[in-house]
Amino acid sequence: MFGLLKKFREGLQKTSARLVTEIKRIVTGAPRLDAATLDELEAALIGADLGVGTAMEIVERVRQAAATQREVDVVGIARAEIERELRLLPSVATTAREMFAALGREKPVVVLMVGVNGTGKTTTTAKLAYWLKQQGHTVLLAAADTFRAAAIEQLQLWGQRVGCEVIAGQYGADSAAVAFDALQAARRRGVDFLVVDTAGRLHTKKNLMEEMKKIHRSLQKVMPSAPHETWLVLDGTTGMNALVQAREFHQALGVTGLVVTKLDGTAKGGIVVAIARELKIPVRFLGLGEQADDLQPFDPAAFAAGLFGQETVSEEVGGGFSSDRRR
Ligand SMILES: Nc1nc2c(ncn2[C@@H]2O[C@H](COP(=O)(O)OP(=O)(O)O)[C@@H](O)[C@H]2O)c(=O)[nH]1
Ligand SMILES: [Mg+2]
Repeated sequence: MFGLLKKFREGLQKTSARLVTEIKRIVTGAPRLDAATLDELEAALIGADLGVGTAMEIVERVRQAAATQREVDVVGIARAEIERELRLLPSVATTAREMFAALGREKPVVVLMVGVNGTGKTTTTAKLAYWLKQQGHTVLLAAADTFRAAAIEQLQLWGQRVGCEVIAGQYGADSAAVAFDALQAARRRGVDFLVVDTAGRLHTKKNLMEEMKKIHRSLQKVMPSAPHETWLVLDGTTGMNALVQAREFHQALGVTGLVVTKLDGTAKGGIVVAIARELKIPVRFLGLGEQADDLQPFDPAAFAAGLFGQETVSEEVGGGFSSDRRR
């Protein structure tokens, strides 16, 4: 758990630095926590892209605490509320074992990565392979983004880096055929997982969705239950735009999981909470950096701690800004 907490704390540093500084400033200036102060607090929380609903909920809890306590642990309340909300959502951390058990004994588990251009599909595909390998599984990758020559090379390079074979076709080849071949190869070899990287940009958005559906059908020809997971990769730095993309993809393809990337590059990491609340699709993994081991399974407690720069998950009773001691 400690390693995970450290990863989350480091990956969410930009968000926590701003959030904690803001909260400190707001609370320190106003020990009474009057209405104007609470408004300011709400604005700061919304500023981190936590979403209006969550921000209002936190402020309400702070208001209630302020009515009975002399010193209110604002950070502690915010963190606990975020963790509580995330736990209520279908966003439980996924271990490879769980994913595997849920899907029975038939190999491989097929994960299809979808999303618009530049969100992090290719790197996430490779990082997932790395993670699965760390968990003791065998993995094969499919380079089904045949729309750009660079995309195939990029995945092949990553494949070398994480020690995972990549099945690829020619640039411009039929992506559904590449997926088909890759799944046949995966079955022949008896690997545990096949992760399929796809294109994020085609001539039109309609083309893109059609292409994804075609890949679906082509996988099903080899294995009727595939793909077992369709994960939408969202760029965490694009804020509410990510939500719009998610609705479109979900409607067209039936997304079974989300990956939110580039959280290390934004002070608005609260977007994960807004996305999870709004879409009610499980958040599977978070992208917290550019290295192979920077893709981490989503964990509500570690995430809530990381948002506020903390590295423990133990509840601490106490007032004021005492939670700072934990750092
Ligand atoms: N800092 C950071 N960069 C990331 C993360 N995930 C992806 N990237 C970068 O985002 C860029 C686009 O990623 P790529 O996988 O090619 O996106 P794709 O077009 O969806 O396949 C690359 O430069 C990646 O290194 C992340 O979690 N953190
Ligand atoms: Mg790509």
